[in-house]
Amino acid sequence: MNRASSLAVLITAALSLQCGTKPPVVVDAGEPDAGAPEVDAGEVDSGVTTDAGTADAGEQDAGVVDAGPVDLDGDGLDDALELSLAQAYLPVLAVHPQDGCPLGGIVFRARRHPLDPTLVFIIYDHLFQRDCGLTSHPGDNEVFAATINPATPAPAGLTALRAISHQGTICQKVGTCGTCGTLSACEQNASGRPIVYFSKDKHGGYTTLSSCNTLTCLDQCAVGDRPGVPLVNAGEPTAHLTEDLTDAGFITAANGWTDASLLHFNPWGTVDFGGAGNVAGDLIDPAFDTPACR
Ligand SMILES: [Ca+2]
Ligand SMILES: [Ca+2]
Ligand SMILES: [Ca+2]
Repeated sequence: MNRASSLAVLITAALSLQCGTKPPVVVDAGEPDAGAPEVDAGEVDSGVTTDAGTADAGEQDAGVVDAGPVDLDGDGLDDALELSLAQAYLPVLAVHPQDGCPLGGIVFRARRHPLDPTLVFIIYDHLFQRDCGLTSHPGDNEVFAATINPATPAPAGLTALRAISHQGTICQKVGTCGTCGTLSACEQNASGRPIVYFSKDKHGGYTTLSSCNTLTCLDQCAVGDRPGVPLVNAGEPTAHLTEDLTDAGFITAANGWTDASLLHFNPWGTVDFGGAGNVAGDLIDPAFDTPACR
């Protein structure tokens, strides 16, 4: 039984005693256990304490802090759970150590996997301030996606990963790795975290080092890591959690962003990200649908 339920029982008991009756027997059906975050098909099951009081201080009184799940994007998953899964299972972002324009962060969309509601499907859109390779341009959107099995702790619970470099061009390469079917295992760092490589200056995404370093499209990848990038939950196409990545604390001067044309960018808008592609399109792009590996 979680804290909210315990409080509910106490409050129910207190109210009953006040009225001079015996407290009713409270049967706790379908309560989540306190273990690793679980996703359950029937209900929002966070396994993670959500403090709605921080979102609205007015709702937080002295006695009740935990207001239960908050699902403002209406996908049946607690929004705080979406963020904690996206953070916990985030692959290593292997930006090239000599990349000339590495500044970036991620806007993501997380929801139940369409093929298996006990899994979570996350589209990560890695947004850079610049693409500084050949045909450089302000803004850069490079997408990868993951299937997560929340019943298995990170990083092993990241069960499938896809990246597509130079999507829609002659240089396009689709890389998918994972634990099911004929997929190759994802490349990992020493801690077992799967790796997504971003090519030097262009930021084309790859799941293997060898598929990047072929010389044919001039991409160069190397082992690297870019920890601590901002991570913002976009919400769903029908219920946005943010429409301004500056107000969301991502594309800000404090984070090093200097290109004024990218400030206050709306990830759900029709405007492209600088000279790059459309982020709203990325967040619904079926090309990134990863298989339902467990
Ligand atoms: Ca949600
Ligand atoms: Ca969502
Ligand atoms: Ca690029």
